[in-house]
Amino acid sequence: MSTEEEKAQIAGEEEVTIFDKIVAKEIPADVIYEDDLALAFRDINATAKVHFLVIPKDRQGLTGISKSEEKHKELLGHLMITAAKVAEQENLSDGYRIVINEGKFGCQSVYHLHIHVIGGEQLGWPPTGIKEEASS
Ligand code: DGP
Repeated sequence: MSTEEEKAQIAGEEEVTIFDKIVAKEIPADVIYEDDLALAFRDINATAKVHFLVIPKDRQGLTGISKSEEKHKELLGHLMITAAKVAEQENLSDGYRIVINEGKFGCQSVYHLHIHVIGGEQLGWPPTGIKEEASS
């Protein structure tokens, strides 16, 4: 089983992503919120007690945040509001972190825009350093 970092080295854009399949209910996921535009489900590789993803059902070309344009303003706003709403639903009243990984260096492994919401316990900061071999 490769790490998220390893997966990110080979990941790329796909016609149909694993998240499209979750939206279509073709593969199972622990869905905790759904509306017309967004879906939230628990991350399969949770990095904290609570770790869920918020995704657009129709990604509208948003393979990642770098593809965002003016036309995506409403959808992006809705995803952020949904992240906060589901965090409240998950009782993350002591705080949480929102993360969007972008591209290879950002360790993005699924090219379907997604917001990580991580919490349920004290998190550290900074979240991660530069990899040893990459910085030398
Ligand atoms: P990122 O590295 O930012 O692209 O995060 C992708 C996340 O997606 C990663 O934390 C693991 C999660 N993930 C990948 N495949 C699945 C899946 O089939 N089900 C669920 N629930 N999560 C998945």
